[in-house]
Amino acid sequence: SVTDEWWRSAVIYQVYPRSFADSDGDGIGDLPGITSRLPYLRDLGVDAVWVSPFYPSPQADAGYDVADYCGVDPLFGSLDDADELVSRAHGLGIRVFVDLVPNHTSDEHPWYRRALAAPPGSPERDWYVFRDPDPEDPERPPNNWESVFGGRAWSKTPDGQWYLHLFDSKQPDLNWENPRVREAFLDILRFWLDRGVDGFRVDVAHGLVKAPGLPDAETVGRRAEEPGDAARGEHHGEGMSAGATPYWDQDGVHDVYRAWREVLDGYPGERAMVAEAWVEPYARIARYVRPGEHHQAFNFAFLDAPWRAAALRDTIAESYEASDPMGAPTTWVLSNHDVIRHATRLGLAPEHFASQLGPAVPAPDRAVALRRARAASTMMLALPGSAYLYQGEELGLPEVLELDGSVRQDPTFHRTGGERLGRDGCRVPIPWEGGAPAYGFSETGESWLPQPEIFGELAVDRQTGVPWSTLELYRQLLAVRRERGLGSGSLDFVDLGDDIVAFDIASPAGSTRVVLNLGEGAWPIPEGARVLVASDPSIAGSGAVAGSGAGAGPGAGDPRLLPVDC
Ligand code: TEU
Repeated sequence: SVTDEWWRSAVIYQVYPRSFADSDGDGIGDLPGITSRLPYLRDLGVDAVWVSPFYPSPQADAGYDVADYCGVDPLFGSLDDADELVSRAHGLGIRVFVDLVPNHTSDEHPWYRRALAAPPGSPERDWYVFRDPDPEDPERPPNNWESVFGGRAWSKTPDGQWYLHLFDSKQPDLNWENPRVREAFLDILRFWLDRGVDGFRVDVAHGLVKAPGLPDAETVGRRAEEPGDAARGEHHGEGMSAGATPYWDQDGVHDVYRAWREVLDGYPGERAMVAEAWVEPYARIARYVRPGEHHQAFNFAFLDAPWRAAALRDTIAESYEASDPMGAPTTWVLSNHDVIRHATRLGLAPEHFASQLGPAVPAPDRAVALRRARAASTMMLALPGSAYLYQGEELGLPEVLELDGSVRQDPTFHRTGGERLGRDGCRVPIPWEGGAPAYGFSETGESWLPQPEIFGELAVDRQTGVPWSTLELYRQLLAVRRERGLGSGSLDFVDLGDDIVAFDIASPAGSTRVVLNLGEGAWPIPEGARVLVASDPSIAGSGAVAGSGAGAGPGAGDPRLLPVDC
């Protein structure tokens, strides 16, 4: 039935609250804003939304620094607003995931304040990872660990003890060896499950538990073999063999998730959780979705797959095959709030792919990048498994590269003195109406980050009902995906030449062929095939969607894709 293990093939849309819709005119999106736009998401055809953090927070990391796990920051509304969002979403048939941030809290969380107010060695301090300074050399940190955001992972308390923060210094890491921390999180899960949420996206799921004794990380590891690896390995400590980084992917973390799963399973209605675990190889991700653990784990393989047919085929094959022994099919992700939007990324040289963090990224040819992004999305939404969409990708929004340093808020930008651009460029508020102040994001025209002019052209109202718009493409894709049962089908590659990624998806609705052409030549639509959807007008000439596209298509050699009903 439709509800049986719904998450296996679900399309889940990520809402980034501060940038989605602003109902009170302060230039920052909020929960009532999201609620007011739920009908848009229903019309788009998504199964669920994942809402990034909206809890009370000093916003040192845009809410991933939580000061109270059981509340709503006044910036975003109230608990009543959260309840309203969940119940309105359910009324429209949309499930809701909230974001759980267990690796660290804000330094303004009462647990951390209580810890600082208590003496070193006290039970209160045992909630976090504190270490005494070395009497020989009080300025030497306890080990060589580095913050994901740049700089060292240790800072000092006013009384001279060190505390660990794998992210910003305002995000102290919790001590998951402490049973009280574990109990506290079981209560947090129940708090939100009792309010009716359908599950959790688990932030930094490969973190939490650290290697006993906090040993130094090996500083020399495997050298990056693929361009994308360089960017990721550097920032996630993945350059070493699986499980070897003493702060990531420790075996002990899985006990935490088994306990959580028991809590979820105690609730009716198939509540689910998805792990954000930046680990390699795929076999290590599979451990997060073993029976009794997470339902899903993000598969970030597309984020650094270069735009080449062989690389894309390999990426799909590896992820698809690796998901076989997993408890669940894989997920697919092209964009999120931490990476360069794929409508820009796919036009960049691969060495810039995962490096939203890199120094000034050269702006690619927008048309080429967008055409590739539309083709990539078409392919992704035809793949078996669950797909995650990031708000604005359905509009083809580009990464905003030209943000001035003075408006950038991401700690990665500031902690590295601008050496890394940071993630603000994918977090610029959504344009709803091309002719309105702040493009309809907020009635007052306020917007916490400036929106570029191109956002006006890409606004929701400018794309609604417009043939070949990216928004209409996504609507079509989600409809075809549903009708053809693509999300729960099985995949077989088809050889149509080196420059073409082609596969058939078999489902009870029949066989659907997906073709992504990265080559110079045109791909002939086979006799008798009915084109269900095409990412580009230039290939729809003889298909069922023919005639609706007037736009100038790209010449031969441009990437394009179409699922064809054979
Ligand atoms: O991200 C975890 C993470 O390690 C990265 O994606 C990282 O943010 C990125 O490489 C940029 O440095 C999660 C959240 O998605 C992210 O927004 C938070 O900043 C981070 O955790 C800390 O909570």
